[in-house]
Amino acid sequence: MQNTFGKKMIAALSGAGVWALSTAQAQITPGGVGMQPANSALAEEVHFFHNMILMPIITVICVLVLVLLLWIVFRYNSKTNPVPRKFSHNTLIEIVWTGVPILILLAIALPSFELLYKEDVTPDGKQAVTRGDGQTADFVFLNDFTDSRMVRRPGHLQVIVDNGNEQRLLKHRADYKISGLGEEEVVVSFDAPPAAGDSVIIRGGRSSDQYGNINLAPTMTLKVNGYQWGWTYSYPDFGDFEYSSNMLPEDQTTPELYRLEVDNRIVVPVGEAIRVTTTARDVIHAFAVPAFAIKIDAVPGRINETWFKADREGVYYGQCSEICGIRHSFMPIAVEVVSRPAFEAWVDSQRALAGLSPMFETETIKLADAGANAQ
Ligand SMILES: [Cu+2]
Repeated sequence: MQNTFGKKMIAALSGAGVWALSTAQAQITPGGVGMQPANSALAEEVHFFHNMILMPIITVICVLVLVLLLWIVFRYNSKTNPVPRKFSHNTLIEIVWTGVPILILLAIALPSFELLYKEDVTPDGKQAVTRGDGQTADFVFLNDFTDSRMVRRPGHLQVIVDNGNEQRLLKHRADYKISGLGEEEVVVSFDAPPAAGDSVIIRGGRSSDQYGNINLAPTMTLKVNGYQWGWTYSYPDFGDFEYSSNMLPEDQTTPELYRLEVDNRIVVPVGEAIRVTTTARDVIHAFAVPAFAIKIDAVPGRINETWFKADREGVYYGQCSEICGIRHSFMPIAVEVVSRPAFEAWVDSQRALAGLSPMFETETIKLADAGANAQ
């Protein structure tokens, strides 16, 4: 919402056409100037920071310096000011021009530290999905986090029942009780057993916000490996199948999407936090997708981590953002955000390609024993 205001302000300042990018699909528009539309809450915060804090400050500083320059040039040139004053110090002005920049830097630094922290620290937590059989009332959630991240209070758990049409967030005490907090296994006991076939979703972790929501716990990890010149992606939570992704040649795509579109896109479910780990095979690359405001180096021999949660379905493009060699500008990134069922169907199709059996057809049976962890 703040960002919409920001967009309006910027549009008012810079004239029509600037926000031509603000269409539903985050595709690059020729002649566009503004940011690609944000597709995550964090990206909206980043855009707000840029549009409403950085841009106004930079604009005011540029205008002020320009005005001062012009004033000096016209008022104090040798014609209009033939006899110059000879003083060399002014304590007040030196305090002002040291103090004001410090305040400006603080105003920039404090909100940016908060954003950097949010981007850097993946909300810890996990999600266990179990199918009700109509009789079982007790469901086990493995609390095997490190000590500092363990589920210790009822507010660290979120319990949802999904009947296929809608998800219902249950209330602690009114709908279920919890035992084993702070121990290896937390047992969620329903007052009435969930109906047969209903999905029981238990989310836990220490990323709960002030309202007790644990909506940020990642439900999957995407492993990104950069190489000269493309990316491989693997899905360790779904059988660790892996595929490589390369730019489509010019004659296989549109002029707008040339150098952005790839043969095999990343596919992720909408509305779920995705943990992204990056590394590289040869030289340093960087994994960047503007719509999610993520950009992180992929360094050989080490693993970096970031995360994103897409709010809307669609295809979102990024590029390698670390100059990595002659074909650096030919290793784009394409992320396809789809619904949960479409994602599961895609996972099974990839598993079939890798010679693995389908995961989500068998899930019902496998998860029938309480507490199976589908993180
Ligand atoms: Cu690269």
